[in-house]
Amino acid sequence: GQAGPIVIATWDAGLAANKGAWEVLSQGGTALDAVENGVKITEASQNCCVGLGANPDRDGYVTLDASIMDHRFNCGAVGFLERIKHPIAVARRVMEKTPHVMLVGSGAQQFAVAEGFPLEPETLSEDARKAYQQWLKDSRYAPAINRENKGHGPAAPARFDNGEWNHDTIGMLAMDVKGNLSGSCTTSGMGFKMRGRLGDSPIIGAGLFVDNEVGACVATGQGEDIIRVAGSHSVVEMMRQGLTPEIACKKVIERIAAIKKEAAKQIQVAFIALDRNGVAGAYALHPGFNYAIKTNAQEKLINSNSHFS
Ligand code: SD4
Repeated sequence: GQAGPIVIATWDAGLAANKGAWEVLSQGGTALDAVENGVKITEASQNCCVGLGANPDRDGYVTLDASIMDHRFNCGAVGFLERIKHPIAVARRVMEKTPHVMLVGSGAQQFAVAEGFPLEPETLSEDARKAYQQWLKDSRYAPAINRENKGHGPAAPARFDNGEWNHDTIGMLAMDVKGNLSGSCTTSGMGFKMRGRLGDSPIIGAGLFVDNEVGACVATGQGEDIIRVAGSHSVVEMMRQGLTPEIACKKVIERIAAIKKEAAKQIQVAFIALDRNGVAGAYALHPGFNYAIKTNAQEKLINSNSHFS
């Protein structure tokens, strides 16, 4: 087993986020507080891919999704939330202060405001404004790069010209000193998506799943293809059957590859998982996915193995 607490988070932004989680974990705090505090750092950063600084939908509005789950199957989520800086904190309030799991759209915003979250201005960040202007110019609402949905779906290129994958999400899993697991996920979804589009991130079982008896999983990448295999729940169920976190992630990635066939070349999907003993693992469809790990002994980025080479 793992000596002491552990936190893992998707992509390189996970390094900074893990520091936020570690402030909590190193003081003996709960995994739930850690995964909220951690991804809030990413939500607040204006030069990243998550939160109000992120790319807008194709109508020019930033719409945010988030979910959180603790070690007792308590969970909360928000979808299509606008003008709120910390969707993960609102997701946690949904979990703790309502009889529901998920609130969306204007109702989620109304709840957030009632809970004292400030309504932020609608303005795009400088980077997002530029990216949107560029997208409008090239795409004219008939995106050529969108292979998945014939022009009606997410319109952002899955892979940039420099070969890097487009990513707009942070997912985090933590185990605290008591050995309890929690997870969080927060995203602007997919840049230039259709207005109203929800991905996997706010859907418990797709973007995030935690079963304290077994382990936890969080997903990133093309949300549509994570939802159709109930991705994170499937990974946790594979771990229940005795597979290691990495092999469990790999099995579900292979399932997605088999379903998508040729189209699998155009999308990225990745899972990170943490089992109840504090063993971490990950697997991606394509190379280029990495995740950050922090324990008492180490703090680093790990390159994930992948289905394609
Ligand atoms: C979504 N899974 O909304 C998210 C996007 C993502 O890195 O993970 N981007 O589909």
